[in-house]
Amino acid sequence: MKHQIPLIIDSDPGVDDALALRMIYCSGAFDVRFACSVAGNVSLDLTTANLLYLTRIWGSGIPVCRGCVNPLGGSDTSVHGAGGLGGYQLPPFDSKLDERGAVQAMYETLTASDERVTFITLGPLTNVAKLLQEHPETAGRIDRIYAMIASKDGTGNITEYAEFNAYCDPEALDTVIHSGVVVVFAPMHLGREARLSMNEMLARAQKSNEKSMMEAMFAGYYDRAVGDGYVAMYDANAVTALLHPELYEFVPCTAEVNLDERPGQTYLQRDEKGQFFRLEIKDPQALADAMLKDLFPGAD
Ligand SMILES: [Ca+2]
Repeated sequence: MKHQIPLIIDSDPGVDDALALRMIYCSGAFDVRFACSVAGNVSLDLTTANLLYLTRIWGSGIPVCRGCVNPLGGSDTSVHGAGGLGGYQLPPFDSKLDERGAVQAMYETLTASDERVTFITLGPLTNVAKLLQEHPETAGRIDRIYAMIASKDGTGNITEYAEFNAYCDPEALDTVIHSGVVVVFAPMHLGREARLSMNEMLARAQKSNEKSMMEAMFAGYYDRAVGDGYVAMYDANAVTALLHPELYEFVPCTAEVNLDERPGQTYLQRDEKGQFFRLEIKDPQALADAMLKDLFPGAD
């Protein structure tokens, strides 16, 4: 069996989080140690419930930990719907959270692991920053953070200047940038280039319950950036960059975030000596095809 990548997931579901989580859970490539919630697209209570449910149906047996709040979490309901999963309402279900909070679970997992652990972060970096502040020695145990966050050129979506995940907790992003950990950034513009057609996804959803769930999710989701009938696959790029690195250019870069008059404004400037990488998509159509296969294995 191929070596599985030891992984911690940090997410704020979120419609595009849900699709990224499905890609992780359907892939055999990862040894997921646990998934944790963070406030972001909707409130922490809602992201935690959504993550618990999505993990139950697609990632059965993987522990789910509750993460931390941040000042601006829960402010993006115009895109992801009131509950976070578009028009989908969670059915009653019976799953228990792991008793550890996210930061404690990260600390225990990293200190107990024989090999370095990769992170995929799909929301604000609140939990990871708390870990690195409370336990800075764990930075050396993190392999890389694949993060959907930031824009490369100071543009934004939640404000004119800031990408949503960076805007929710700019100090957290700043802490991670200065921690010494290598971050692979999947910046905002990638989500728009990597849009997927809702109809194509629905055509591949084989199980009727899966199809009706996705129909409901998409019915209550609208991102003005990519237009009707499409989902902007922001978060999924942090996953496909691990599954299919050949589909991306890994551009070495520096990273900076504004904490003052334009909070959350970011620049990821190309620099051969930079400590970080930002992703660029080589061929959007090839990437879309790969994402569809990862989302619906065996549907061709
Ligand atoms: Ca997200």
